[in-house]
Amino acid sequence: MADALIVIDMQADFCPGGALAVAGGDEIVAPINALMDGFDAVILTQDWHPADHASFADNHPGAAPFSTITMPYGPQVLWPRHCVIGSPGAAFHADLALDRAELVLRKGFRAAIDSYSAFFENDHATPTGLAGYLRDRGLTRLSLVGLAHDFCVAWSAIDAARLGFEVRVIEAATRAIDLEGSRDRARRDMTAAGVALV
Ligand code: VGL
Ligand code: ZN
Repeated sequence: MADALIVIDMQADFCPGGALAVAGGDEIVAPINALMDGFDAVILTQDWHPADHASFADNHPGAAPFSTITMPYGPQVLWPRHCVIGSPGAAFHADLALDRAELVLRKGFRAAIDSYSAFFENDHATPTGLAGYLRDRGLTRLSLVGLAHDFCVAWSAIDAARLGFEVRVIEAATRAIDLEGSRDRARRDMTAAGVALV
């Protein structure tokens, strides 16, 4: 049994000045860097969308950013265009320590479906492959940090707990978007799924 630190989407577009900035997102870079040494493995995820991605409001004429539509796989929030493949906004925050990262998992690269979770796309069925990677390496205890607490961190943590991993979210090293109470809802849902909030 070994411990992995999973750093979710610490990218320029989710930090102040970025296209989908999370308040205080840059404040958690140094704490995350400091955590890395305490883990057997460090894994980074990277939101990575093609220009025609279905989660971008501007790909739906007349739709407002932060509104919700129904996709074939369920409800989908429409976001400002962010983390476009290869763009500066998709890069990791310039101060994030990358040397310890043994895997960079990209997600959300299929135009027709979003992927908040690092484990499954938003249909809750298409795997990213991360579960197999972690199991093959014996990384059974997972600590999650990064952005955003109430979307990609929460969805990843809940999926990981359902898959049988021992999961905690280090809340001081996260920040939330907090769309219509999503932060409190995410905390309740994580707790109900057996995720420890520390
Ligand atoms: C995220 C919205 C859209 C996240 C990614 O990393 O939480 N949120 N894409
Ligand atoms: Zn995204």
